[in-house]
Amino acid sequence: MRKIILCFYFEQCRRCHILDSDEDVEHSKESQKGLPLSELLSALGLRHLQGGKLTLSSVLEINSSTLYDLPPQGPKQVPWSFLKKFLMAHSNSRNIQCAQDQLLQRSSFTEDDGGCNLLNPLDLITALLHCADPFLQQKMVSKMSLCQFAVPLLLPNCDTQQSTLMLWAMRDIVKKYKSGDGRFVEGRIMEMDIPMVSFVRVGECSLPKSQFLNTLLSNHCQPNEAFIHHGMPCRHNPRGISDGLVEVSWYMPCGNDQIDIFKQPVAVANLRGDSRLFGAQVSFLCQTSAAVFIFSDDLDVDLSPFTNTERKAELYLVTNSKMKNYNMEKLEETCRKYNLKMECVIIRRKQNDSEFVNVLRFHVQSIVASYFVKPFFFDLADIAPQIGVLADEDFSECRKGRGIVEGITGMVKDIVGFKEEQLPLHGTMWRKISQLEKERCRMKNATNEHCLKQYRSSLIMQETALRREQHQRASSASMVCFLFGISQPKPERLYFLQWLKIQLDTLTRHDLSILRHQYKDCCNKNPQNKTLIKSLDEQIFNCSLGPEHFFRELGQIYECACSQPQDHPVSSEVHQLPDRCAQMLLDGFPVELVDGEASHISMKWISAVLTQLHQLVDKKSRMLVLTVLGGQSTGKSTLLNTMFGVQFAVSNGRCTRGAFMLLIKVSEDVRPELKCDFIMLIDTEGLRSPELAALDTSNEHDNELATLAIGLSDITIINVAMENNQERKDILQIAVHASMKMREVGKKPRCLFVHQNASNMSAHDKNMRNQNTLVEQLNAMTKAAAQLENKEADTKFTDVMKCDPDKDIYYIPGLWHGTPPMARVNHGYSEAVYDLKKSLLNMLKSDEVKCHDAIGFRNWTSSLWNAVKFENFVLRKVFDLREIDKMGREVMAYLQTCEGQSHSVSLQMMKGGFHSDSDAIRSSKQVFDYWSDSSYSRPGQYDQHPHPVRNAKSFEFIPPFMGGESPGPGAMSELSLVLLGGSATGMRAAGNIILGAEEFGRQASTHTSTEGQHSESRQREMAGRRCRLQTGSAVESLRRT
Ligand SMILES: Nc1nc2c(ncn2[C@@H]2O[C@H](COP(=O)(O)OP(=O)(O)OP(=O)(O)O)[C@@H](O)[C@H]2O)c(=O)[nH]1
Ligand SMILES: [Mg+2]
Repeated sequence: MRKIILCFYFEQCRRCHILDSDEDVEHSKESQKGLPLSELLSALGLRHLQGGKLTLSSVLEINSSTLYDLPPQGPKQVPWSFLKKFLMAHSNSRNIQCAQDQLLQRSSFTEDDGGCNLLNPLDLITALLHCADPFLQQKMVSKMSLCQFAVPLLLPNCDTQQSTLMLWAMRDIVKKYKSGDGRFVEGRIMEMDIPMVSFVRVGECSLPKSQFLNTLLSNHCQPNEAFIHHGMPCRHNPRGISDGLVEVSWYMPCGNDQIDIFKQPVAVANLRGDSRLFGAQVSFLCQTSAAVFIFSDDLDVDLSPFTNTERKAELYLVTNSKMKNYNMEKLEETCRKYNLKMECVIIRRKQNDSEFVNVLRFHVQSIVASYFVKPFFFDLADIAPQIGVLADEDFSECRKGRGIVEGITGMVKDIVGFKEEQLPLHGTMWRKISQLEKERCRMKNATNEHCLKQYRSSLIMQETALRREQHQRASSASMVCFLFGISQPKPERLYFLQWLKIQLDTLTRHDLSILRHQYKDCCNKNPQNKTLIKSLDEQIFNCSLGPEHFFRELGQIYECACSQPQDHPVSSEVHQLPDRCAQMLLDGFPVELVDGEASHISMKWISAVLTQLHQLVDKKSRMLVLTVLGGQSTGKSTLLNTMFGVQFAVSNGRCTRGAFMLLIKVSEDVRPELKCDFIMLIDTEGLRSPELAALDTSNEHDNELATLAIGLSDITIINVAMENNQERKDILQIAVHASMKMREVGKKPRCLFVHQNASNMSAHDKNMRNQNTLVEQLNAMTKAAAQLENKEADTKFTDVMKCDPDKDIYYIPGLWHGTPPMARVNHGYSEAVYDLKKSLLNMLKSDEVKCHDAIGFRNWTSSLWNAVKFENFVLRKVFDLREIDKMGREVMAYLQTCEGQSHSVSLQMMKGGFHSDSDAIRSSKQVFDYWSDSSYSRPGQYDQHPHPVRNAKSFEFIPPFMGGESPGPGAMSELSLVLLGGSATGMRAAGNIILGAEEFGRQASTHTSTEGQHSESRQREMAGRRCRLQTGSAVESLRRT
């Protein structure tokens, strides 16, 4: 039964509540006797969660409210609907008007105030912060910062009158800025020394303080809405529990004089309510701020709480001359009494709002510019207890977690050295082992001289020796600390891991900035010192350290222990390692699935972790797998984080390496519908990364990763940035090939395409065109790939992947609204991501998706990884097409440069089939060697040539044969192209691409016509020349030419 009860009057606020049942009515009556915070929590159905019982993992769970987008059915649902939006970094989340209005419309609400007297958003945020556990608080505060909302610095408890300093909650906020001298700074806000100016009210004040602060932080093109103020929806509802709250917001300059309103970063704190009631807050602000601006209409104001405290802050009095009782003499008297300088009195006279804010801004700017003693956040923790304020980090669990981490970080002198010394197993040794393991499967480097059996045993022996060496070096001092940390009971363990992430991140940032500085210095002052530049480059590449490295080391400890001979029993401690890692997965931490550095899966380790996971959840481990794949820094991790509120690592550059898995619980109520107990998210490394492009194995790395990602998932989100067409083609090509390979095992992957950075408004027509282009590109790639793979029945991309072009292509606007670093998350981005999430969950509900439990997933991962290792699935020709395409263009460009001459060009396809066609590889290598050694590489000949010799990975563009003759007048010059290679190198497909027509036909396979002696030749007119193209095995072609 729904009843409407006007239930309580707070000291300052009167509010209406709609209660759901008789039980609630009883509870409410009881709570009326109580205190304001408890009463509000009861009314919102949060009372049982007070004191940090609302956990992050429970909020991230997929439940019926995630699955069905229903508006809140009662006041008890308002907090959940708010949290859902809030954790998606929805800039509109503080607008709780709509939710409340909907409630009022449905109820027979007859209040004479027209239903305006509802919940104030600041009260809702305060109430939720009182219920959230420290990890949820941290998450909420980070999301606030992403939306450029002010975050709580001091959280009041109006029942106990005890304020809490929210240091831990702010630990995860990362900000960046560029100072006027062009210095770029990025770091955790808690570690930056930014001067703070505070704004408080004493008694009545006719000037809208919070609104002025927003204007103070806004520039003409970027309005700031950091502080909730009277002009916003719902803000006119009186506050019940949030008076005494101190919020803080930061201004970060971008280094552009035209945009920046302050030249250096500034923190602006705002005390809510009448400061006369909040002595502790006033003392705190006076001791930590550079200046305190006191807003008051009362000229007789009592400023003793500000002047009697130990203070660093300069005091400013801000008043309004339009008030009736304004009297200059009184003002002067007050100044004398409290020793206030007259230049520190700011009077609003006839200025309009913006002129007045300019005056405030001028004062803030001059304070900040001349302020040298900047408060550190570390100082805040010291000041807080002296004035009776609790610090949220001042708890034994948090201190213990931090203590263990400091034991580890104390050992870090420099990151690269630390990794070599303290985490040696997963560095060079593991990379060598993984290469040996792959070579054992692929036998790529086996030559005719090798007896295969002996070659294989020699590889095994090397592997065993390395494992032995690993085993001897296992367990360094830092790993002992790490193991101790992750073996702690849950709260300490979570604190430990979070501290570890935070502190290692700080160290990495510090070392990286030094290395980058050295690199820049060396490039400017000593550019000829290539060795130093290369070494610095490598150090920058290796300079990353996070919890994942420790987990990787753990995996190696386990793997090397398991690979010891039977008479070396594995210790019980090692047996427990998978359990620790499985526990982390259940706690919602990302765990590395594919090691991005070695491009390898530690399969024994992952198998043991998944097996343990299955045990830990009583075999209720059915999971649906959702993966994101796409180019580097295209916002893949951000997309997953926004969609599910999780915390995959996000930053510029090569941030995610390899692939990480993370579990999200599905709540009991929707398990029957989703038919799973968990959703597993897999975040992958960006494809086509510039950092790896120089390596020979970069294509292989990308292909393997894509194959695994697509093969393991029930749904793959293919993230395509709008800007770069070539990159987009590459990504699509990789995805198409990987999907095609899956058909060999009877799997047709389900894929969704997400276009990021799609413009907000122009949308429909433009997107339609994009969609058509995308479909055409995908179809063309499928055809070409089918030719290469001899699967010519596949002609449309929908033959190889499940995807409905009308429904499964999504457009998501850019993430940021405005100019960074002051940009906030774009409202349209969160909305579009939310729609995508709903569609994904609907798809997951559909019957087509059949999920594995952890054991099934383990087995499938193991067989897929085996197939990848043996290259059964490796898409070794993926980039051939791209390079052929490039080659075609180069050939055309070349044609333009050597007018009137006949030439012969040879395209050497270097990568042939592996086991089946080693003769062809060898023969083509011989031809290449022959060319390189003999006439074609004679000094001077290349030099004279206009076209550069390229060192392509799959092809060599060997410069034209010498002695090109000029054809007679009127005769058409001829270009002779010879395409060399072994079987399955896609020569005929290449021929078609170069000639721009299907001259070599599509029906006959590469194996039947170009292999061996059957060469083919086609002619076509191109760029005003006759182009003759021949294919054939290398030796054969050489003989002919
Ligand atoms: N301008 C803009 N920036 C974005 C967008 N999405 C993410 N970013 C930013 O781009 C950077 C990289 O984002 P990530 O989510 O780490 O990208 P990623 O694709 O996971 O990167 P890798 O894992 O390194 O491949 C971050 O600084 C994001 O804030 C977007 O839509 N527009
Ligand atoms: Mg990423």
